Amino acid sequence: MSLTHAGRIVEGTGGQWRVHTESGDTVVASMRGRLKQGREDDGGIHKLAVGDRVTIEEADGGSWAISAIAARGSVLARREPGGRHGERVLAANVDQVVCVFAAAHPDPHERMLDRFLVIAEANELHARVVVNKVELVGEEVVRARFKPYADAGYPVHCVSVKAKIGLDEVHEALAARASVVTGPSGVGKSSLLNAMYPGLDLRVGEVSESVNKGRHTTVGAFLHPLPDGGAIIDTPGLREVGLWGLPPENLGACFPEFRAALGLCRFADCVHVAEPGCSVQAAVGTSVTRARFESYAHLHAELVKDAAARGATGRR
Ligand SMILES: Nc1nc2c(ncn2[C@@H]2O[C@H](COP(=O)(O)OP(=O)(O)OP(=O)(O)O)[C@@H](O)[C@H]2O)c(=O)[nH]1
Ligand SMILES: [Mg+2]
Ligand SMILES: [Zn+2]
Repeated sequence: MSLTHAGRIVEGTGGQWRVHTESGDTVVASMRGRLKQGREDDGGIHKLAVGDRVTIEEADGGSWAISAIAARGSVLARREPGGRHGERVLAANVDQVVCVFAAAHPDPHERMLDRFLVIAEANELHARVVVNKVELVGEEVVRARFKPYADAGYPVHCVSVKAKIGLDEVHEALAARASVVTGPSGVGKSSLLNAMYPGLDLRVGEVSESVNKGRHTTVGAFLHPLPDGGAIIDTPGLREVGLWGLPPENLGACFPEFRAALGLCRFADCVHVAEPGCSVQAAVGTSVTRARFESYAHLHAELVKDAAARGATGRR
């Protein structure tokens, strides 16, 4: 019988996975043939993701093979990019999603933040917002701009890696949890992690023209185990974040500030877009901002279109 170890996927490229074992070593392993041949629809996991818990065993010639993948406690998943069908798991077994944006350079894009937050809510993950580079515009401007998110219940952290503002607060928020750090390219995700965890040495890019050309500094997700049992996962910047598989009627509950109004609409099947007697629409301007409502309406239309396309082709 060969020796097996429990471990966690920390990085993966081209069929080779780096696995952090319980004894603290990191080894390179490949998927066992038997696992690769499994069918997508039999309930098993056949596409590994960073964060997956696996069993590895020593194969011939001293190499390592992944022989089992544990059921996932949670995932952060989005639609396959580039208009393709299917789901792409960005990270597995995470407790919270840290959405990083920049106060400027690149300018924050609230519609994109709303997508990240909906994905976190749909996956039942805690989410927090980190706004980096606050030294460029000042904290007050940032607080005002992100007030709808704080009002909706999301912690909003104003930080500057450059001016060393707010780093302790974020550090504390990441302690003893498995956090996935996500956001557009060039906002300083890797810089922030390097500042909080010296020795991590993640690659940091020049924001200059690279953001517009879509060249990303971080190319794959990377899990860094923390000594306190937690972990952080750095991910490459995302340009598009498609929602995947969320029934349109569940979208309202993914906006925390809508929840008090849900169920109070005149029609039980109200989708809160243009119906009369809708309590969500009635809250626009008070507990719901127009921008967040518009994000909702936009995403709702997208999900309806998606569900119809899937129904027509029979594809998941
Ligand atoms: N002005 C300012 N610039 C910063 C700050 N933090 C990071 N930067 C710069 O922002 C640029 C992008 O930083 P990265 O850490 O590579 O950004 P990223 O989000 O990891 O980008 P991707 O890996 O491409 O997704 C670098 O030039 C950093 O030096 C900050 O607090 N203020
Ligand atoms: Mg990066
Ligand atoms: Zn309604």
